[in-house]
Amino acid sequence: MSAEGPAGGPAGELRVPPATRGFTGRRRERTEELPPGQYRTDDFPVLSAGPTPRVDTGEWRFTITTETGSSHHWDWNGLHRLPRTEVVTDLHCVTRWSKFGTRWSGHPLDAFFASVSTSAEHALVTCYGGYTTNLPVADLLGGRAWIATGYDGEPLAPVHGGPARLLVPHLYLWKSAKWVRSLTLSTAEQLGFWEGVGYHAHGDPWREQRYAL
Ligand SMILES: Nc1nc2c(c(=O)[nH]1)N[C@H]1C(S)=C(S)[C@@H](COP(=O)(O)O)O[C@H]1N2
Ligand SMILES: [Mo]
Repeated sequence: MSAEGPAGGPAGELRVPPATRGFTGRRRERTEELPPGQYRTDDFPVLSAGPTPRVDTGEWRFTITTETGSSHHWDWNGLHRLPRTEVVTDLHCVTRWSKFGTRWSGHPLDAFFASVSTSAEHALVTCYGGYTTNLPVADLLGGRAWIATGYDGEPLAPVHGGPARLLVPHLYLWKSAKWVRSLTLSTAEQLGFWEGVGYHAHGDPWREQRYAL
């Protein structure tokens, strides 16, 4: 297992987002290639650090809080007023399985950020049930991250994060927080659940960013 170098400043890793066809329509993310150290599976393993929380859509809220403390909220109806995209993408878990061609329905994070004023570089994601993960804000933008509510033509199952999870398939799957509840944006990096015990702050599978050193 090769550990990556220090969890470098995410600002240094900002990439130009790929061309996006906007907020609607089908987005094909999949490459059907294996990142280094991964193997292919056709199963859809469930990996959860705790029990599956049951979140009623009537109670569900998603909140973005900026570095200045201003909060933006979406309830289930508000979520569904945002543009929705069908996404076909490969998934890469740091435990080394990859699954090709998964089909999701989700709302691009760009649509949420359209009403948020921020210059923060870091996001801490928190979930119903208490799980957290962190990633650079840049990785949430550019049509590369969604709040997903559908999988394979059905509502997203609770074990896979239903009613709504973050989907950031260009990063290792631990960043795709299930039962997503909020984003806290900040100028200083705050580490999440796995990042706090040594996993990488960015987690790009193509660069095999499994561990911070
Ligand atoms: N809330 C929450 N989200 C989570 C996790 C978790 O334990 N809790 N596990 C992460 C990890 S390590 C992986 S690999 C994926 C697994 O998603 P799946 O169970 O839908 O395959 O969810 C990620 N999101
Ligand atoms: Mo994982």
